[in-house]
Amino acid sequence: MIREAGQYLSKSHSPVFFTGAGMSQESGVPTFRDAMEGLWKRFKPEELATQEAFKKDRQRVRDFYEHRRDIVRKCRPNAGHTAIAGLESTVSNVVVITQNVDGLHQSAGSTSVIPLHGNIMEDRCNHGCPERHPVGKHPATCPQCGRNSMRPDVVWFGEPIDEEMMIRSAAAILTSDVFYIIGTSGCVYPAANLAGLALQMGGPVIEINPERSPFSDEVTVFLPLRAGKALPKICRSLFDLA
Ligand code: BV8
Repeated sequence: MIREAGQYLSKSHSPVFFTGAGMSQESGVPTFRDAMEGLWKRFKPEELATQEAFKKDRQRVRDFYEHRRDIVRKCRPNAGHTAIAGLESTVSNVVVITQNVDGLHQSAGSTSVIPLHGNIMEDRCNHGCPERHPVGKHPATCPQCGRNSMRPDVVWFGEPIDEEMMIRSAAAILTSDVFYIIGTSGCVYPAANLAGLALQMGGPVIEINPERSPFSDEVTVFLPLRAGKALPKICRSLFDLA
C-alpha cells in the first residue's frame, strides 16, 4: 500500500496534503482528541476556543493559549512534515492545506501552506484591527485601538474561516491530481468539506491515520499508519520508482 501511495505521487504534478492534529502528534503537539492535562483537564478545547469563553473570562482563555504556546515552542517538525516539504524539490505545485495552528509545516520548509485555522503564535485584535502581532509583544491591549482585546490569531468555533483561504483551498483541490488526508478525525467543518470535495472529484485519495475516520471507507488507499512513519516511506518510494 505504501508503494501504491508512492506511485500516485510519482505521477503527480499537483499533490494536495490536507492535514489535521495527527500530523503534529509525533512532534509532541497533543491532538484535540487527546485528553487535556493538568489545569485544563476539566475543559474541552472547543469550550475554550470560542468568543463566548473569551467574553466570559479573557484571562482564562489567554492562559489556555499560553499553555498551548509553551507546548508548541518545544516542538519541532517531525519526519512527516519534513518529507512533505522535501517533495518540493522534485514535485511541482505541492500544496498543504492544514487545520493545525502550530506552524510546523512552515518551519519544516513547505512554501505553499494554507493555514485554515490560523496561527497560534500570533495575536490579533478581537475588534478587527488589521495588524497581527507576534505573541508577547502586546499581551492584552491592542496597539491600534487601545482596547483590552488582543486574542490568538486562530479561528474559534463559531467564527468563519477566511473566505480567501477557502477559495484557495478549493482551487488547489480542483486542480490536484492526488489528495492525501493525514491525521484528521474529519469532525470539524467547514474544513472537512474540503476532503469531501476531493472525494467527489473521483481522483486518487490516500488517507494516513492509525484510526479510521469518516473518510476511510471512501478513499482509494487507507494506510493505518502514523504520519511520521508513512510519509518518509511514501516519499522515498518516489525516488525508488523514479
Ligand atoms: C464556522 C483553531 C460559521 C482554534 C479550530 C457545518 C458547517 C459549518 C460549521 C459547522 C458545521 N457543523 C458544525 C459546525 C460548527 C463548528 C464545528 O465544526 N464543530 C464541530 C466540533 C462539530 N465549526 C465552526 O465553528 C467553524 N466555524 O463554521 O463558522 C460561520 C460562518 C459565517 C459567519 C459566522 C460563522 C470553525 C471551526 C474551526 C475551529 N478552530 N482550531 C484552536 O486551535 O484553538 S478546530 C481544531 O479542532 C483544530 O484546528 C482541528 O481542525 C480540529 C481538531 O480536528 P483534527 O485536526 O482532526 O484533530 P483530532 O484531534 O480531532 O483528530 C486527530 C486525528 O489524528 C485522529 O483521527 C487520530 O486518529 C489521528 N492521529 C493521531 N496520531 C496520529 C494520527 N494520524 C497520523 N499520524 C499520527 N501520529
